[in-house]
Amino acid sequence: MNHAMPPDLAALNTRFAIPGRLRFMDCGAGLPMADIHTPLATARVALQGAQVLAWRPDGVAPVLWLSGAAVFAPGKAVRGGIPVCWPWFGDRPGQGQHGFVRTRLWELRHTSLDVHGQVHLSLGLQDDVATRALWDHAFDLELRVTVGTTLTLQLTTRNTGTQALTLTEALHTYFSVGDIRQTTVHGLDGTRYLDKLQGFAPSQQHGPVHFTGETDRVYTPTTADCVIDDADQKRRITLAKTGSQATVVWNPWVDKEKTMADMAPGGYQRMVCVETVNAAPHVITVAPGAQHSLGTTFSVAV
Ligand code: TA6
Repeated sequence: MNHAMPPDLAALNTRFAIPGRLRFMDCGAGLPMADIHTPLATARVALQGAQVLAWRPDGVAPVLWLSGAAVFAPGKAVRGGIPVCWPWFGDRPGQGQHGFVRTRLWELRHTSLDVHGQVHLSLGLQDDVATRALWDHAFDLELRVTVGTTLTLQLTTRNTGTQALTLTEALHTYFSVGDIRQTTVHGLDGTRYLDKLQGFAPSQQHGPVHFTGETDRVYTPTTADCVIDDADQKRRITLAKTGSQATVVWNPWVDKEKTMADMAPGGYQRMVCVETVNAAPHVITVAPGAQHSLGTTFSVAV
């Protein structure tokens, strides 16, 4: 595990705070988090996992969902926001789900405020002895976050080694909705998908995605934008993406939720995951010295 000591909040604020816009605070268990407040939006970004935990454009209800039972602890994945899944998406026997970077402490590399009033953060992670024990490759991974009336994330993999990198990845976004039963996801009509609940059996989407039970689907190939129609809250959330060949749609529903200690009872009713992904069979290969970026931008119309 990444036993690096969390950076000192005072040092983070001295180097990277933006007066009146961005400060660093403890998000629990001594884990540092960027707390952002601007006229455009508020947001929170944890340095552990480079995980966006919250985003709320001015005048809009929170767009990201965070479990009421989320656990903040060193090395523990936090249920909600936008987990970064890398260098694998999905399960890997003996090594767990969704890679190892979402539970490691990333370094803060840059913060700034642009002329439009958007806040920019860059967080980075490089290989070390511990990561090479899990995945024997050299890499530099960087997440750039842009916070404004839209939210943009760009995850860039740089191959700093001498061997090609082969990876899958996801920006595993948990969206907040008023009622999953009144929520639909548009943009995937006619798209083929692998149904995890049917052993990844192939199927095809007809019309919008409706939710009447546990749903866990890898739509691929697709580069399409998706629109989450959050009818209960009378809003539509648009997800645009770059560098992504797959979109995952997930809701655990009642029974799966009961198996998850970090989901409060009934939490499934107020969330849906629509994820920006590169997953099998669309595996990413990055040649030595090359780079690849996965990007996504969210906007809300009320
Ligand atoms: O992206 C959907 C999924 O792969 C589901 O199958 C479920 O496992 C979810 O991710 C959450 O995974 P986690 O490891 O965060 O509990």
